[in-house]
Amino acid sequence: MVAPTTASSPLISPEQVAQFHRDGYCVVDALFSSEEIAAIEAFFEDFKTLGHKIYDVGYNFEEIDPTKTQLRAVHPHRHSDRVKQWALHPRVASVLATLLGHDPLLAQTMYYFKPPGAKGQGMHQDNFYLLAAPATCIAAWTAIDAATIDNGCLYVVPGSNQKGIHCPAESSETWMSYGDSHIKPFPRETKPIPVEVPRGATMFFGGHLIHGSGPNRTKDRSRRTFIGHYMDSASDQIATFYHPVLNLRGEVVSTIKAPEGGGPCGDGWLGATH
Ligand SMILES: O=C(O)CCC(=O)C(=O)O
Repeated sequence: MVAPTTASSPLISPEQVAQFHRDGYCVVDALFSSEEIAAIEAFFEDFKTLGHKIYDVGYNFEEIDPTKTQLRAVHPHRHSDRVKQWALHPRVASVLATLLGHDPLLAQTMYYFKPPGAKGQGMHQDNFYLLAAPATCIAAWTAIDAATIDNGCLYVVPGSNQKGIHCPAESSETWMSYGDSHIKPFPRETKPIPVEVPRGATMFFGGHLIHGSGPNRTKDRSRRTFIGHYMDSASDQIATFYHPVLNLRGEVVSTIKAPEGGGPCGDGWLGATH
């Protein structure tokens, strides 16, 4: 955890910044050292076998059927300073500050185990849930295993970041083989593409980007990922589930409010989590 910076980061190229703003995402290699990636991997492997509850989900690891439910830790940074430090890693923070134009605030961490046979994640937009405002949220998604089409990499709709939030409508429509899309009906004009990410690289994506992931169809390869979700320090609101948010020094930011009148899709969705 270090002093914030909003100077343009040397860790990301102008082309990557342009891609983020145009398409909604970009992939940056080697922000974490290989030793740090190995340490994250080891931390969560221990955490899994020590019989802990999956943080903030309430089940033991072995009680979750990954073909039906996401096998993931939610908010592990609230329980471990090491996880908090990885989520506030200075090199990740420096890229986030460049993409946002302001310092990031940490709102959520997750670790996806996604073993062979695990289901994918339905197509969604993160800010439908986070309700960060006035600026949208951003994710830093770091591959602990190389993420490929076979083991369930992310699919994204490039350019969807430039449009609004899709509000759910009554429909039984689902999209391809990704399980239930959270976005119903799924906009037919959109075309999701896979984004394969090598071990140790970090994919950044904005809160309006439509994304989801495929199932893990391999027999022997997990698709483990360490994820941080952040808000822009120029924003002053995020949904209650993501409170308290932390600044880059790991301190609670007490000025952030919860939304009062519901998000763009109305009060009925307040409190929904992805
Ligand atoms: O990693 C995945 O499969 C989904 C992650 C995701 O949707 C997210 O972090 O917003």
